[in-house]
Amino acid sequence: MVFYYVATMKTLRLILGDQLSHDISSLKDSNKAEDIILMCEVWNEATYVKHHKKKIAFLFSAMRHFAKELKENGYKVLYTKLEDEQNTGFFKSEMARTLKQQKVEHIVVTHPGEYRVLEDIKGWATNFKIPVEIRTDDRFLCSPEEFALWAKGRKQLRMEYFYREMRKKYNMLMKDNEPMGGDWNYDSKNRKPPNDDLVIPEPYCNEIDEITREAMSLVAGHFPDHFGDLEPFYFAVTRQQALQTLNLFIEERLPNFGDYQDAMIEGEPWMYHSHISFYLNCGLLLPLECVKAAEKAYQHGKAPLNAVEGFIRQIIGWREYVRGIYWLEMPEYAKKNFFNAKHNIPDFYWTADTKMNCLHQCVLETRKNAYAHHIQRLMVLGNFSLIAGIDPVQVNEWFLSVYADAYEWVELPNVSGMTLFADGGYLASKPYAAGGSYINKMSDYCKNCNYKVTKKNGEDACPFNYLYWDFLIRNRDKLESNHRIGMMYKMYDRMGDDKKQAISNDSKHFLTVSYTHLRAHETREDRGWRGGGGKKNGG
Ligand code: FAD
Ligand code: DLZ
Ligand code: SF4
Repeated sequence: MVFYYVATMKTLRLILGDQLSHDISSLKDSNKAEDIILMCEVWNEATYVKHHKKKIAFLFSAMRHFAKELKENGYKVLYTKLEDEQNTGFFKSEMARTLKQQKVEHIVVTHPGEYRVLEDIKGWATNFKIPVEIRTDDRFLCSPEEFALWAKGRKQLRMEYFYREMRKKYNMLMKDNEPMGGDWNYDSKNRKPPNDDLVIPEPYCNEIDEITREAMSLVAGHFPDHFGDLEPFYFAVTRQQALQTLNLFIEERLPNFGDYQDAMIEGEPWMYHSHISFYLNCGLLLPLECVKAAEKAYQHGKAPLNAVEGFIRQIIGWREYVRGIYWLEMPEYAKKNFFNAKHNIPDFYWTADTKMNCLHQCVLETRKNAYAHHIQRLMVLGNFSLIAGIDPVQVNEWFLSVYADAYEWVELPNVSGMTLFADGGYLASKPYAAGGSYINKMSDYCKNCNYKVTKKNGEDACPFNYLYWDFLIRNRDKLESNHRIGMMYKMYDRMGDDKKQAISNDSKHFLTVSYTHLRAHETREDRGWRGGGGKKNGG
């Protein structure tokens, strides 16, 4: 049957928790007098991985503020709160409940951010016998179709080439068709180690209003066993507040963003980063407005090129690139395990109870803030997962639950592709494996550590040092031909037998005896999670 869209028909417009943008495609052509907007807090979304308490409170508060703004703008909004008696706990069953109560002829939704949700929604037209229109999410700067065209025929994808196309497409930092300053990428200028003289501005801190207070008490009551501290709560929860965060970043942090992008200092979780990923990923900020604000700061001489280019690259480059890969490669991408890594994730990823100070600090900050900056995620938490050989399913579940900016489209490629090299080098050209000296160079963590970063072997040697070599040796057949890492095997071959034996013994000891604080972690598969509709599974 051919379905003809009639502009006046009553439409149900579903807005998901990460679609809090007033210009979202699902709201375009709305008829405010007729249409119904549906938003719902559902148990399944909060628990399919056990999200950080702060993340749930943030999102529920932002959703409630957004619904309020929609109502003030004249929309008819149906909003299901988590505690509502009739709440059925899933998107699909909430949709079914709404359709029983409301006579609508058409469902409109913007393309969701996660594959499992898309698959669910794709079934609704048949389930509910009603046309379902899934619209492109035009907040992103590159559609999945455009990315697929770019990727077509390439054996390996490289962010750098994709990024150059995006720079040209959006005319960002370009002059006469050439990159501003002559180079496309100033990454080599963005690796200054931290020093004692750095003055790091205070981070944005929002006052808690009644809506946020309610969301926080709901989380405290319903999710006490989830990881993370609920308080103090300081996130922005409206677009106006998110814009303030962006402006503060542009004025106070951007000038140093480039130089100290990779630096880590104990007790300084925020550094010169922007802390806007929470807002970008749920729609309170839009990528183009963020990069334009940074470009303007450069044009007005308020921030140097290495900082502005670096920031713009993260957003129009990395962010769009990982999303492109996600939609191109799902669902197979979630199963990738190139190194066949099988270790359980250690308990200290949840408790912070480890003698390794770098990991201790990064987990503590994650627990407190639902945030860690990129190098903490990549070179401390991620690097350890890689060289200790932790199962990618468990690592992904951890990263997806603990960060307030984590949605699978962005988390999975960063973890499985960039960090664990679980895709065998499709996203990144080499694994980001490193010994302790990298962490020592870029941070002050080693000063307060129980281990000695300069020691390569023995009981008090930094575990990163021997695990790094052990990782290379365990995976020699898979990595030796990699031109960016192959030379390390020549170094290993030149080592004496005693040294090689020490690496092997220390690693074995660490990964068995010292690693006994492992627990058999229950994964979402173990809990019988299947996604899709069904009945409420708790509360
Ligand atoms: P800044 O350093 O200030 O960067 C500016 C913006 O650029 C960020 O807000 C973000 O939108 C974008 N960006 C930067 N790097 C990346 C990247 N690699 N991929 C996508 N966008 C990027 N980012 C998420 O948004 N959600 C995640 O779940 C997530 N998981 C990650 C897991 C691992 C193991 C790693 C290594 C990286 C992950 N990232 C993730 C990317 C990056 O670490 C965060 O985007 C960044 O730390 C957010 O902090 P910020 O806003 O202060 O970023
Ligand atoms: C992350 C999240 C959480 C915790 N809760 C909800 C919710 O109750 N309702 C909702 O619409 N969205 C929530 N989200 C965000 C969704 O998980 C996200 O919209 C989907 O994963 C699609 O990207
Ligand atoms: Fe981390 Fe090793 Fe430094 Fe300790 S010595 S902080 S374990 S890198």
